[in-house]
Amino acid sequence: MRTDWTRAEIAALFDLPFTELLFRAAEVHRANHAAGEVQLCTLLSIKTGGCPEDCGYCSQSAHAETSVSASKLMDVEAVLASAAEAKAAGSQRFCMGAAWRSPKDRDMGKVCAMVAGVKAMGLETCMTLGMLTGEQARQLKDAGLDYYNHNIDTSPEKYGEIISTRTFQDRLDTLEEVRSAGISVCCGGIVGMGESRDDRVGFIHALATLPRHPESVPVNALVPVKGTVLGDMFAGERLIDDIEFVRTVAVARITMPRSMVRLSAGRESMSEATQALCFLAGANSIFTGDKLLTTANAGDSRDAALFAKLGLKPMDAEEPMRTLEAAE
Ligand code: SAM
Ligand code: DTB
Ligand code: SF4
Repeated sequence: MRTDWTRAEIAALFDLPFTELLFRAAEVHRANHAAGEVQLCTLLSIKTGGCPEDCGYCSQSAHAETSVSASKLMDVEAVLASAAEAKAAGSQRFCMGAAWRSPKDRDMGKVCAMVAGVKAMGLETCMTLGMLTGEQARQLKDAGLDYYNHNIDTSPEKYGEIISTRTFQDRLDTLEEVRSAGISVCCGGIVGMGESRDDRVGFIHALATLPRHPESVPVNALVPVKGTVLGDMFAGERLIDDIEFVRTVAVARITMPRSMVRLSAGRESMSEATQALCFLAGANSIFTGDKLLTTANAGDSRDAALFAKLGLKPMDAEEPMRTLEAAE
């Protein structure tokens, strides 16, 4: 896979006439994936709120004044019960998120027990716990962790405007620890944070020029949450033009052909037509259920109706890891 994309090449893709861009993205999609299938992933917040980081979009930051209240790390049994529900609903991957800057070593035993338990159910396991040391990454790998989510969020240039408590380089360092431990990488970001087209180019460029493409690339549209810096800045505004959002998905697909591109946060307020364009542009993964971590998601009945309308099929939950195998 090409990892030597230039910013100019990526900018030129964004600049293509829309139908030409979509056609090319759909071609790449078909050449690398079963184009009528969409992976279903389920999220669970295993430790909510009270996070010391100041990410300007996040409802869980202690720096924001939102309605989210802080809670302790969940018990292993409760997490496994939730994973069993996700499995029964047809989910392929179970993603557990904690509002931490980084896990404390004393939390690792419980977190690893969650991974082992979820894995034993035949689900793909994913966690997002903030920054990791090499040792923590190895512990998670030994417990059976398949994926680690750690987003670069935006372009290197824009990053400091959104988050001040850690740097873009900190993110890259954790991604490297995750890779070295042999865990697959889930890494993407958010559009609709007031960034420029050039920032979106820089965001995709940073992902597509990593030493190895992330196996999963979540593309989130900002969910404006009242009480967060960005939620208050963009209250009631149209955050990103639908066509520009679809272009971002298409450019991600073309530059990272084998990756799963996930239509992530923001789907709840997205029209069916825009979602359909995203699937045509190569998105092939979604979060299911009526809740993401703290905000609303489209919900299973709306998604089932959409899949029926579009003739899309959920990816086979009994056939996990096949994209990764295909990539190797
Ligand atoms: N604390 C961990 C970390 O930051 O790595 C994991 C949890 S964090 C909620 C995971 C990702 O969700 C963020 O990196 C961001 O891209 C996305 N996210 C969080 N809040 C969002 C929002 N309001 N709208 C869209 N995406 C959001
Ligand atoms: C990602 O990129 N999106 C998911 C997952 N990784 C962890 C999280 C979306 C969170 C949306 C805001 C919320 O529900 O709090
Ligand atoms: Fe904390 Fe993650 Fe939210 Fe940032 S995105 S405030 S690190 S939970």
